[in-house]
Amino acid sequence: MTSTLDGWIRNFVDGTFVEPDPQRGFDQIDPATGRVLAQVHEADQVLVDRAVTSARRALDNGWADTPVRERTALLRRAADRIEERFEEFVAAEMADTGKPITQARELDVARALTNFRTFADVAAAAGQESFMTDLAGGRQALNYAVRKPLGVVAVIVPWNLPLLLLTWKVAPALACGNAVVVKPSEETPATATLLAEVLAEVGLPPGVYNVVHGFGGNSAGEYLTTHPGIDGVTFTGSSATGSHVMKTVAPRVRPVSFELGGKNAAIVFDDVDLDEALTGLTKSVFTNTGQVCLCTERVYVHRSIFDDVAAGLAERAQGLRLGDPNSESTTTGPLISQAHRDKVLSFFKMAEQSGANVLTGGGIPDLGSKLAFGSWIEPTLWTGLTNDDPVLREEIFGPVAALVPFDTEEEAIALANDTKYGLAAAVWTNDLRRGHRVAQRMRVGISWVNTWFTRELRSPFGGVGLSGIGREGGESSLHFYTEPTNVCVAL
Ligand code: NAD
Ligand code: 6OD
Repeated sequence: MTSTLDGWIRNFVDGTFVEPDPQRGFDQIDPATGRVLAQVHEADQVLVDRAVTSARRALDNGWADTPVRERTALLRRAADRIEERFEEFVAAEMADTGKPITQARELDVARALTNFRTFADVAAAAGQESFMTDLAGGRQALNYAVRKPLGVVAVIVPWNLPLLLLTWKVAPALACGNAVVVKPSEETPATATLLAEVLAEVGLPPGVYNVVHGFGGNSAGEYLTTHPGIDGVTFTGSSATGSHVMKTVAPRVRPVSFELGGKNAAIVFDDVDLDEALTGLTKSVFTNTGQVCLCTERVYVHRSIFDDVAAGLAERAQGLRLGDPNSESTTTGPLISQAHRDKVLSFFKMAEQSGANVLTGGGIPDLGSKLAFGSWIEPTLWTGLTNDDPVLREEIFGPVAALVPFDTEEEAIALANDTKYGLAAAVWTNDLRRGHRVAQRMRVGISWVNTWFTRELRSPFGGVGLSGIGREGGESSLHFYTEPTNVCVAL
């Protein structure tokens, strides 16, 4: 069984790769070179309906009642199989995103394994809530919650960390006994499709994992979120799309989990170990070419060390190595597409109009003829802007940050919290008490001290404000992907 015969990336429905309709192909483009790599079969409404129907059938045929022990064993086999086919996943992830090989290996594909293994552990260890209630006459009632799968779950994911974010949702969903219909981003169709091969190989019953390819509105995304057979939607993507999806799901009152955009702050106090802070900031601003929802786009620096941080970070940005994604020394890949680069460049223009001082970057790099049609952009840093400037208000999602000075702790907290988003923050300080104090006052879902993107998958993950609704991770995932029935027994 293979997903990419004849240069087609296929939909996967009811345990089978669907023969593509030549009239419904769209391009898979390598962001590093601009080359068309394959055709992707855009699912029509009939195919999406077949996927949802097959998911329901799989639940009814026994998947929902499969013992947790068997489900988690299957997840572990999936992790082992991804490990065996590791380099194929790396190649697929790179074809989709153009990201450097070291990152695809060490972050994206490695996390797919961890996602399957961790959620197998979490589901295997899960217990049930129970309470005793006093009744009249000295009797008691025992309450216990039976957790049932949510049902058919629509999993809609973006292009920035395609396999990581997909498996972060699919692993707990399957561990809890759900069937899923996955809609990967139109930009990154390959790894979700390869995962279908792996899940079939390890014996996941037909219909439990389905993949439909396509776009958002009037395409597979919308066909899925408006389908009456969907019992819940877990969505990662932009805040604007999340808001739209919420409206489309609302008439059927289904649960949603939204992991959305961010405009994340870092606060750098004057007591930091400068080298450690610069290493952390370089990661938090530039990882994945700034295309991580958790990336820092606003850096507030104590005035007394502002010039040192600005100069040090600019030097590190200039040391990043853009180029051939297959080279082990490349640190930084392209943006996902020309369209996204146009958007990021429009922010460069806005910054210029606001009078930004460009510390480094600000344009398109010349990387030679082989990469000339890729969507490359220079890592960029600005000073001279304030929180009122448009580029400090909206998510850019590129390798770019603005540095702004502050004088007091209160001022830094106020500046960091002055946003409609609320995903993540990073606090850099050697003062332990201040670290805790400030981290807790960040109006976000995830607050780091002296680190960034350190992930504990059993912890709650999510955002406040425009950054999302709900939490996933550990128990929070179990809660989203199940429905409790409380049973009350008078004793
Ligand atoms: P996007 O919102 O454009 O698309 C995300 C997914 O939704 C894609 O699969 C897309 O096809 C689909 N979609 C688009 N319109 C839809 C519609 N009307 N109905 C149903 N589905 C629809 O986001 P993107 O550009 O792919 O990803 C970047 C965004 O994702 C950034 O804002 C980033 O911050 C956010 N993100 C958030 C997190 C998080 O954990 N909070 C993680 C990664 C990315
Ligand atoms: O690490 C994760 O589990 C996670 N959801 C990361 C999100 C990254 C955003 O781009």
